[in-house]
Amino acid sequence: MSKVEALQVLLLKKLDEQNEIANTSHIEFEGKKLTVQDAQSAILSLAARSMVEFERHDIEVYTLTAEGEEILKNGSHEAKVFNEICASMSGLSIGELKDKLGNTAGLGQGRAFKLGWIRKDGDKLIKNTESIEDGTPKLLAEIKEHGTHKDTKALNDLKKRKLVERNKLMYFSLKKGPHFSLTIEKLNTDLTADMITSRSWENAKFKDYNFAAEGIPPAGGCLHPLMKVREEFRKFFFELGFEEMPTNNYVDSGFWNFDALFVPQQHSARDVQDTFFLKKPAFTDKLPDLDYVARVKGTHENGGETRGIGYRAPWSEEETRKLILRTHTTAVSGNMLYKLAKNGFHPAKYFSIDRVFRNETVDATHLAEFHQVEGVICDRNLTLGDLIGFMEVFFAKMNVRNLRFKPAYNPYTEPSLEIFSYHEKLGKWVEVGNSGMFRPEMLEPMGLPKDVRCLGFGLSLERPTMIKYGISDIRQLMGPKVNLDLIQAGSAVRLDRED
Ligand code: FB9
Repeated sequence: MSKVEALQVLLLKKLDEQNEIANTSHIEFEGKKLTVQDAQSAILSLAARSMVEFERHDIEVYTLTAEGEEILKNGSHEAKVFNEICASMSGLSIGELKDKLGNTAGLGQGRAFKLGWIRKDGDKLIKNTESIEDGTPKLLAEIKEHGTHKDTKALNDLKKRKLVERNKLMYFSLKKGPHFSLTIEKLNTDLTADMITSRSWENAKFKDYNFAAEGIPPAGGCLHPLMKVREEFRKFFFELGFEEMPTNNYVDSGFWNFDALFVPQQHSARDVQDTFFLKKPAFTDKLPDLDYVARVKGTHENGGETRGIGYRAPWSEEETRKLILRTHTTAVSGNMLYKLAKNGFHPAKYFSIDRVFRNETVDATHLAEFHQVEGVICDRNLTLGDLIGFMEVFFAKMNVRNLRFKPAYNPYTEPSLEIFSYHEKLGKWVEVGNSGMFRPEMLEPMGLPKDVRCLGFGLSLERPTMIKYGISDIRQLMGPKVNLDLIQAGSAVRLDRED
């Protein structure tokens, strides 16, 4: 007989004897007080067969602390102080009391004073009354017996003196159910072939189906919220006719991440403060065909073939060969535009969503890496108006409307715009992205026709995900502090629905 069955038999016997059980926590089982868990598992299945009916009770009970138990047994600290002083006839100094009673002296003399049991006489403590009524142990005895006390003030005072502590108690009261019996019939849970062939099913008892039973949640993987939002963005881009760029290379060269994008070699973004440089290998030997690299060099140094004047600074090939963790997926966009030029230009729309790395101080809104969402549209004679118009279309997909555009600066786009939207729920303007028209100094050296214009825009995956999931600290989304249950429980998001 299992432990549960043994307990069920005990409960049924008690019910049979006393017709009801008022409080299961008073029952002794296997030599100790019946725990809530044991009681619950035994009672629920008896109730499922309506052999018993039960009620669950949640109450607060006060139990004595170790110090409370000690005082219950040997009297209060203040009583000990009083008795010590009485025993001394001529009173005791605080020091003498301490020697006799240790820290009880300190704990007790304060209250003994307050209760008027003792008083000072010079440097001596002497009794101030003939006899005392040590109420604390009495109080504690009643609390021990009843788990509480009607004098809530006294109760709180004892709690403050850490003589009792409050804890929640749950117990059940039981009474006989319609199918009450002392024997627990084994209920069949399956209709087996034998029962059919032997027709024993005709008078077999079957356990009721519990259609409300929670199935065992299928253990399985789940998409990280960032990946769910990434799927939403991919859907938007495909709906808008974009092609996804291959971004499976976190390591890239200074050439594609910076120089091809006309980012000057002296730009602070290229310092170790902002960029992770690889130690081994530190340099790439794979640069695109050298006449293109030469055109980039020329454009940086003096504007090359473009109408620009360049950066009037020497351009180092060693700098361009440095290997780094890409700081933006615009590096991949540059590479795709170069291929578009080499393989014969045609209007194109590309997007990428992947990790980029920036050597930034980690805080609630910044990690050393985030997912960049980027879109590029290339066609002849595209204008800033096309960019602004398209931003309205793109952000409308995720219910982000009434955009505001603020002039900004990127080394690879001119003009550049920061995009803002008023977020009703947050009650503030939120910067939802960055964008611009790629500079001729970037496009022409690639060999793109002079009338080809490319607009680009970018945002992060983390920000919309944090807004959608109501996450305030980005470290809850990525990194060691992520709470996996939150990930597991994460609902599917619809970026195109109101929050
Ligand atoms: O994601 C950002 N904001 C954002 C986006 C969506 C959103 O939720 C929607 C309501 C549902 C809420 C907020 N930002 C870009 C704006 C800011 O958060 C900014 O402070 C932080 N930015 C990151 C970079 O931080 C250093 C976000 C990241 C970013 C910035 C710029 C680009 C990409 C990502 C870009 C670009 C670009 C520009 C021109 C051409 C090509 C690419």
